[in-house]
Amino acid sequence: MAYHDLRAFIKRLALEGELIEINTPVSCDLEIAEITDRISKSKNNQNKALLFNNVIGYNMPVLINAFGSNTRICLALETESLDQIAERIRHLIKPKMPESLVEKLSMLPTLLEIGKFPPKLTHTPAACQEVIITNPDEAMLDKIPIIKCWPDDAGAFITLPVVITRDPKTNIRNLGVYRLQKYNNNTTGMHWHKHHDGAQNFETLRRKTNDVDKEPPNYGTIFTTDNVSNNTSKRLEVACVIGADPSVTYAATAPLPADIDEFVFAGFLRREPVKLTKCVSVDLEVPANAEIVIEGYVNQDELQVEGPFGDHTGFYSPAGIFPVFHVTAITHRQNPIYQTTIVGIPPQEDCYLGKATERIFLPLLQMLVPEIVDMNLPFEGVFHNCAIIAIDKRYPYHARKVMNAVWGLGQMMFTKFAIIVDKDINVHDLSTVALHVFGNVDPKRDMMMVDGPLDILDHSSPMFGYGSKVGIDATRKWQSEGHPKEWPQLITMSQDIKQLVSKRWSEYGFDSIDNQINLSDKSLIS
Ligand SMILES: Cc1cc2nc3c(=O)[nH]c(=O)nc-3n(C[C@H](O)[C@H](O)[C@H](O)COP(=O)(O)O)c2cc1C
Ligand SMILES: [Mn+2]
Repeated sequence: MAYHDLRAFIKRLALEGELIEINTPVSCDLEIAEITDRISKSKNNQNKALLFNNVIGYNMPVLINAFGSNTRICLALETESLDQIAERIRHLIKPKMPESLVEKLSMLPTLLEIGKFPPKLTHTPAACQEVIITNPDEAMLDKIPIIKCWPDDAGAFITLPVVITRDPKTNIRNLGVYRLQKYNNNTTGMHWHKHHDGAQNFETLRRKTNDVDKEPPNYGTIFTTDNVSNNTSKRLEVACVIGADPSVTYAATAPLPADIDEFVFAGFLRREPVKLTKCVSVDLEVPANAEIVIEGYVNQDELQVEGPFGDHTGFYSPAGIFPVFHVTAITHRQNPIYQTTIVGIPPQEDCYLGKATERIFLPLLQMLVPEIVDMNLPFEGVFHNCAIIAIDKRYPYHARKVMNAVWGLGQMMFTKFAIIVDKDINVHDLSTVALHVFGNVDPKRDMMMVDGPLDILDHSSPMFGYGSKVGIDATRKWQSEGHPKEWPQLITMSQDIKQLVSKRWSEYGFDSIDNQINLSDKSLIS
């Protein structure tokens, strides 16, 4: 049974021993962030979801780190392993053509499953609208314990909102997680990166109402007061959902193509449609059982300084200019729970959301680039900086074909370091990868520099949003690739000697645990 709401997920976390409730009074000004950072990096089984029940100055509990481990992301997506979801996707995109009637019948559940995904509009009173605030003089954002994460942040940020917009031309809905800097009780920043779908919907509105050929405003780049205006005529409606059921929040972070409604994907993940309700002040729908919904709009020409913000790269991202989000209504459940997160030096909660994407999207990547055997987006590469990809190499310079393919695929286009290894290398073992990269690469021959779009958060490139990337071909080189020498063999001990030594291990006076470690360490065997 899919989680009815965030509370059902929290209950499950508690049941599984994955939740710590903190009743001690804490401040949402840096204190919650510091506690969470320590907990998410703790090595002694203390990495749990945290529920702060007593936040000084607010009567709303704060949930944080709810997705912050492999166990919890699997609990969130109600799966035993992320690879199980990948298998379901593989099954969907590669249906085996049925031959017999029995096979045809056995395909039915898959086909029926597809029909179950689209969200359903409910007409019963929605839990997320148990309390409705539309009077701007009442506490709106001021009621929410929005946390300040790092000392040099520009202020408090809503860090895990599911931001819902529609494409003004096609009406296709989009969900993305984009942070919101609180400016005051009724306004925030809208930090959607220009490459992301929310920003593209905003750009579509501008193109609809303006000279199409004009270059998009360079928001998200450097601060200039010239770009800030108060034109309120052209609006894009926005609803920001906080504390949806976990599949919706995850789906909003997933790199889906723009024409796929993330609610449909969430429905696929939870195997049940997401129940939606109409917003009270904008023409959008939100999950009926969400904890908090912030409704409002952004003006086409109104941009304001946003940031700096301690980001998931481990560095502060500098101030830039972004649209302003005006709140028209806040609706929430009775006694709402405020779900948030912090990002900073990895590993933190977002790493596990990213790992889920790495696993779940692998079959889709493989559908487009079938020679890809496996992929690791290491935490330290913060997803857009580094992809380690194992391929089944079939022809000279095959690795370069894969690099180019990856640089042309959705959010993979940001990959700054694309490292390609042979199929028998375990990409998840960074020590093995390092051995092969350091050993196999002739830097002049095997590194390919290209220029292209980069993640907005990349601080190394001289320009915002584009710069150079490198592909590193760490596969074994062939004579047909111009390698004149014979490629050496990796050293391995013969099986019979290994077995003999294992058997006699305790005779030598070593304890058996050492032996186990020794035997299971296949990391260098390829
Ligand atoms: C915790 C967290 C915070 C994020 N903050 C932002 C943000 O401020 N701006 C942004 O553009 N993307 C942010 N992202 C990434 C997007 O949510 C992600 O790339 C998503 O796929 C975008 O969806 P879209 O392609 O539908 O726009 C964040 C992701 C996570 C997990
Ligand atoms: Mn999208």
